[in-house]
Amino acid sequence: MITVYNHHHALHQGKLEMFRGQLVPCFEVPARADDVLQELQRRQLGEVLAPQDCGLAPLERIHSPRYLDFLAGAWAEWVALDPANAERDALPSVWPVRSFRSDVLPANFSARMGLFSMDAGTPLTSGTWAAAYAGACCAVTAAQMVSGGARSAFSLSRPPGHHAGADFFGGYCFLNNAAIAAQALRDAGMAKVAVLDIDYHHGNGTQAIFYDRADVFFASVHGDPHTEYPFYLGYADETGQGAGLGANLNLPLPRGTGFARWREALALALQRIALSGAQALVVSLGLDTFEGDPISGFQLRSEDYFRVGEDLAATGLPTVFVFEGGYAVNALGTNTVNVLEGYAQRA
Ligand code: SP5
Ligand code: ZN
Repeated sequence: MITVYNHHHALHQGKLEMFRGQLVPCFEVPARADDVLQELQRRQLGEVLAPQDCGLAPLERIHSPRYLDFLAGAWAEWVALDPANAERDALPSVWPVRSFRSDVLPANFSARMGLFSMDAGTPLTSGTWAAAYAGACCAVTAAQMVSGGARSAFSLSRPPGHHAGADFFGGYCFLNNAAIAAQALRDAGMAKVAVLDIDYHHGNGTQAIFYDRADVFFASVHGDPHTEYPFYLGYADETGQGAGLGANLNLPLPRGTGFARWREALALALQRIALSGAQALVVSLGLDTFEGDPISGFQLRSEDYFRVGEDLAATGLPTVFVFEGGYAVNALGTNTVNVLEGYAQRA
């Protein structure tokens, strides 16, 4: 399995996120990707390459122009507000909820932060754009390998992507790498593609991006949004709309779910993906389903991830793995590489 690694991921290094009325240290840290890279190299799972510079075009297939403009220039605007801001991250504090307008682009920076975001847990830093852009290019490069005939490729980057929508960031995510990869596969001529999201949290951004489309099937196994982030999307009755009706599958599971029950949900998702006629698969690979994850509630164990990889390989579909969440830093390398090794042994 070839890995496309974002050497610039550590340029994004948030300091604090809002949690229960306090600013607490970020869970989404550079050590996450470092740990995975180290384990990949230790177990010699395959070549590690740098991404190609993919340009803005593949990002513009998924994200709105005004959102991309905002992200690319946000840090400079933040520092221009006050030179002392160079030492602090930018967090939103006001949002246009129901009854407010989102068509007007405010001149005020804080107002635009809120317009383009969904939570106060996702700091924007000096290197966020550079890291996220290089990460999107990793996803594009991995997709190009797979559309070019490789059985699989792994896009190893951070910040993650699946909570980011067409025009908003949140949930530690800025650019939706999995959606960008799926679209790149479509644009390379694959008529139908599936995205399978196995992060603990529902991939609200990916779902929303493809919700009215029949050409990208989206399936997600995740913590029940009644109690788990991102709360406002990810319910079982969300099945797609318009041309996309029937091309969205949510399998929410209660906090505390262990591997046996989780694996049954995975099997159901894979069955529906096979029926969808997809020619390729993008896996949003979150490892925050692990029993030791500090912010999540499933009970998967390290050895279970080999079985996950085997189940994914059994689909026979060419597969792009895109790294998402997972916050138990010391086990993250082991768990991630267990999935990839299980896959490689069965593929
Ligand atoms: C990509 C991804 O996994 N994003 C997850 C974003 C979750 N953000 C909300 C985190 C809530 C933090 N809870 C802290 C619990 C400390 N015991
Ligand atoms: Zn997650």
